[in-house]
Amino acid sequence: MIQIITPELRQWLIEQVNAGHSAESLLGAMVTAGWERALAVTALDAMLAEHARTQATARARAQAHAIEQATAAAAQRPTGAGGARVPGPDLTLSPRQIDAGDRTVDVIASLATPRVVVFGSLLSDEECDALVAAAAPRMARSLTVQTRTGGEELNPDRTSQGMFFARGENTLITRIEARIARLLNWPEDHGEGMQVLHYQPGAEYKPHYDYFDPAEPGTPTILRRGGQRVGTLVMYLNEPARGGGTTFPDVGLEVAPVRGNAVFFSYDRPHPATGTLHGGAPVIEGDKWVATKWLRERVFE
Ligand code: PD2
Ligand code: ZN
Repeated sequence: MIQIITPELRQWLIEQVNAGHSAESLLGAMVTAGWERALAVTALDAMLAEHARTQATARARAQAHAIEQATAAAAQRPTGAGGARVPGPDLTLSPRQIDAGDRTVDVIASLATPRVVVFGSLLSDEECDALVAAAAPRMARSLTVQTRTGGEELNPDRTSQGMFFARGENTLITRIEARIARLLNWPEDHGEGMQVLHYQPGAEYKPHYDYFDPAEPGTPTILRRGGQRVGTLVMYLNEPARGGGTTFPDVGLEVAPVRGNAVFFSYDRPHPATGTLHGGAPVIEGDKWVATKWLRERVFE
C-alpha cells in the first residue's frame, strides 16, 4: 500500500513538532494509525525537510532540524529498541536489595524512562568519610570537558570544587569500584576514575547532560578514549542541611542527598530524548560532597 502525507496529516505533524513532541512519539502515532514504520520514517523525514525549506523563521528551522536528527537516530534503531547497551542493576524481579559482592545495597526507587535508580547504603559511613578525607587536600575549582576542543575548561554553570581519583588508586577506591561494577553489571575497566565534588552554600551544577555532544567538534577526540558515556552514578558522601538534591527537570524528579545513598541513570544514545537532563540543585545550608562515577561504552584506559 502506498501511504501519503495528506495536507491534514502534514498540518497535524507540524503542530506537534512546534509543540515540541519528539520524532519517536510522532512515529509511534503514525504506526498506531496504520503506517508501516520504515515508510513513516521516510515520509516524516521528507515532510520535515520540506517544512524546513519553507519556514522563514530561525526557530522553526531549529525545531525541524532537531526533529530530523531524532528521526535519523530513530531510523537507525530497530523498532522499540534503544541504542547502545547500557549499565544497570538487574531489577527484573523487583529486588529490595542487591548483592554487590562485598556489600548488600538497597533499591529505594526506580524510574523506567529516563532510567533512574536510587540506591540506599551503597557506601558505609566510614567509606564516605574516608573518601572526603582523601579528596579534601586535592580539591580545585571544577573543570568540565570542553567538547569544542576536547580539553578542559572552567565552567560557570559548575560552581563546585573537584578532584579525580585514578582508577584503582588505593584499596578503598578499588573496593568501591569492584562493588559498582557488580551492582551495575559493567566492567571496571569501562569506568572513568571517580570524581569527588564539594559544593559550598550557593554552589550548584546547572542542568546538563553527561554524554558528549556529537555536534561538538572536540567530541571525536574525547570518544577515542573509551567511547561515549552511557551511565552515571552520583554517590552522596554527606548530607547538606538544606538543598543540594540531584534534579531531573524533564520528569520533575529530585533525589535527596543522603549519606551513603546514590542515584544512577543511564542513556543509550547521546540525545536529549533520553530524558537524562539533570543538575545539582543549589546548596542552601551546610555543604555537600559527592563522588561521581561515569561509565563508558568501551575500555577507558
Ligand atoms: O552533585 C550532583 O548532584 C550532580 C548533579 C549533576 C553531579 C553531577 N551532575 C555530575 O557529577 O555529573
Ligand atoms: Zn552530571
